[in-house]
Amino acid sequence: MALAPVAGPASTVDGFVRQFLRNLNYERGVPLSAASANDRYFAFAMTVRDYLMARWLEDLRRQRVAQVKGVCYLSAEYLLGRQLDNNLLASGLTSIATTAMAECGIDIEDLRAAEVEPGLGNGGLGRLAACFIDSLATMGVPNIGYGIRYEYGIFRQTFQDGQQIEQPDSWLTMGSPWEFPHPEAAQPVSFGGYTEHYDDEGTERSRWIPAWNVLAIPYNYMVPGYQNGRVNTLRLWSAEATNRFDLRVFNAGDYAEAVRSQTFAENISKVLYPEDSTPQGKELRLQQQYFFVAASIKDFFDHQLAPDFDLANLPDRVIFQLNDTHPVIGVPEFMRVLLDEKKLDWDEAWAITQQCFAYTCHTLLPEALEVWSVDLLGRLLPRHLEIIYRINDEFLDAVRERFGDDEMRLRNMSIISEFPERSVRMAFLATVAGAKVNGVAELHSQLLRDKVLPDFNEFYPGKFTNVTNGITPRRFIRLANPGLSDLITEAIGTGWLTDLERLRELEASAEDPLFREAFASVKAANKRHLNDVLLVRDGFTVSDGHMLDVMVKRLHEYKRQMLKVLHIVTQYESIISGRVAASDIQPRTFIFGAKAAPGYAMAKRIIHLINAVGSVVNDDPRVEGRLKVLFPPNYNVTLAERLIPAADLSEQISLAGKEASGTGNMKFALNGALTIGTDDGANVEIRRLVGDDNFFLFGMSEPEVEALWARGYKPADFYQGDESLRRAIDLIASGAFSGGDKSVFEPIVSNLLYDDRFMVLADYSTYIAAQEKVDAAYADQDAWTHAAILNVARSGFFSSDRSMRDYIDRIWHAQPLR
Ligand code: 26W
Repeated sequence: MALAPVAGPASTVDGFVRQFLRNLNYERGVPLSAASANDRYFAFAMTVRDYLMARWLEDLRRQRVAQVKGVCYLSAEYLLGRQLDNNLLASGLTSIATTAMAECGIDIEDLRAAEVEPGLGNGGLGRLAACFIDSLATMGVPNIGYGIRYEYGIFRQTFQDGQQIEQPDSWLTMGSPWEFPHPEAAQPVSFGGYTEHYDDEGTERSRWIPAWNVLAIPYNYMVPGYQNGRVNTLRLWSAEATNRFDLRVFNAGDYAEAVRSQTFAENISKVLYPEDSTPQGKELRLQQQYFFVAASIKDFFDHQLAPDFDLANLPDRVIFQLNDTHPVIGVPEFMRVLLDEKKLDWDEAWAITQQCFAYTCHTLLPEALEVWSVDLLGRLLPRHLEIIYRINDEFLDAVRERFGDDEMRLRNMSIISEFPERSVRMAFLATVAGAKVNGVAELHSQLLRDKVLPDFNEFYPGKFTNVTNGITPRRFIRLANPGLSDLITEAIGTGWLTDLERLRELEASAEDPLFREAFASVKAANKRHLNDVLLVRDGFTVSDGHMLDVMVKRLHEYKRQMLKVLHIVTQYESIISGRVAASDIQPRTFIFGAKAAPGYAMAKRIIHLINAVGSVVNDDPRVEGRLKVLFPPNYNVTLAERLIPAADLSEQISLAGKEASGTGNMKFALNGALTIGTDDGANVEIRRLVGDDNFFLFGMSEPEVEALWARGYKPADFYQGDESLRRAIDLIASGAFSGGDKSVFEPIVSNLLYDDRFMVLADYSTYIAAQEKVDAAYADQDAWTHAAILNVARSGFFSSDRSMRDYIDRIWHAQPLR
């Protein structure tokens, strides 16, 4: 039900112009004639924001009055992307605003370009959180997203001689028109110190005497629903010292000391940890995690609950969703509040806690599961460690009760692990405390049950469930691909943006040659648009007639960017060796986008190799321009929105059993790219829905991977046994891509031949065979387009709205606020 723009200052062109000029003059203090690009952007953003503000305040009031169950989403990361267009779309003001700006002689494109993308996340997990809160607002489900307002987001990536260089992401330098600080709602957060136990009229109670504390300042960001008049809140916390400045010390002349506590405190929300799979176990990271969950839980009690609320009813009032293990310290914090502050007894508090938390796991890599040493926890959060010990004792008693004194099982299930260092296994704590535990794709959830947490699955029947990831079609179809959106609306009418399964109605259009033609021209137009963007951004050109083969995701060995490199080198070697005429090669442009965690040496070396291969292949006349490798730096949400609609082929080639789900795979399918992929993560569900004929499957399945591993995997055997593989690896080893210096990429070559933990060599031959199928299929453009349309038509399932419906049905039992 599209919301007719209610009478608001900005809901007419004239009204919008008036409001815009008012914001320029009174908020920015400049006349139009003297306004900077940033002034114009801010004034424009404020005008859109003011329009949504009325709804935001109304929604907040309604949620407070309704006292219905709400979802508190706890996430250390939110990869929001640019806000301007999304807020414009949600408000339905796009055309009014565009006309209004034209009347002021302003090109809305320039306003867009002035926005700095808030990069408050690393990759999949952070972007998923952003898609989820968009869907909850669009579905009208009461929700607050809680997180951290990092002063510096994910680093900016540049390349120097093909190598990744990280630069700080000072996204707040110019300020942000989308945030609303609320220092009046600041929450004190404590650290360190010790605990005391005392008798409280016959009841043994504990209290925490912290050593120091900081202030958590909330910044609210609006999360508007799609043209439904609803606006939810994203509340991000920023750290400040309680006493920002010690005048006494200052007057004593020790200026640095006077502000030390301020700088110390600010460090907590200073920067996002750029790792997305291997926790470094740094104390500051734990401080960050406790900082935002403690502030969020306090904020919930203070602002979401009536003072006389009966805490026994908390489970009907709130569910805290834990976005991976990063916010799990929130469980003992919640217990501490219920026990030490609300004076509940243990059993009451624990019963409530177990119904108010749920845990989503986003990984399968054992090294990505966070553990915190009891030393660090005991020093930083002594009361919480006490509570974790008690939770574990009672849990192990119950396990012993059920399975008897089975030492091995008790040791395997204990939240406390003794080796290598006595530590708390956060995934185990989350599983014991959570009402539900879910994986993010069917295969992932199955592996969680069978391989990662089997003992817990046996001990807690019914606790483990699955909710396959999804993406918001508002940003990744409507905003990123307006050409396709208009084509879809032409074919099936409106409404599909909030009911994506309706895309199924497009199946009939796939049989219509005119529709196929129109679809193909939209793709071609998106490619030209990408070319324009990359030319300005990086000086790259996208050649006409080239298939765009795109691999964009974080750089990680399990995602196997190296397999893609071997394909490119195989093609190149076949040309320069004369075995294949360049003219017989299907022209392709290989586009990479990938950041590597700064401490991940092998990942950074692979980035270097990709750029090195690119510069050799792109400049080799023997290739006759049939192959091109482009690696635009600083892959982020904004670049994804340009790349994905232009892609023909989506590379989802992780080793089966390693990628929990993937969400890029869904975005490509919904934008009419065909997938070449393994049966891993959500690829399995994409292939099932789009059909085998419209998906290029290759590689071992997860059980086959396990079997090869069990048999003992010797990558060198595959090297010996496959001539074209040998030629490709030998070419890299020869120094052909490093000016003859063999040492540069030797570590990559020897890793592949003697380690190859993610079996790149084992899946090489079926991958190359599948790529040959891709070339053959692409030769028939009309058939390719037919398959691409069916991918769009059959991928409606991958809407994050559907994911939210599954969370509501299987985990949250919260309802949209009518
Ligand atoms: C440093 C610790 C750490 C460990 C894991 C930081 C971040 C993580 C994340 C869980 C990694 C991540 O982003 N996982 C991805 O989550 C997506 C959303 O569910 C999935 O689609 C991807 O498959 C998964 O890799």
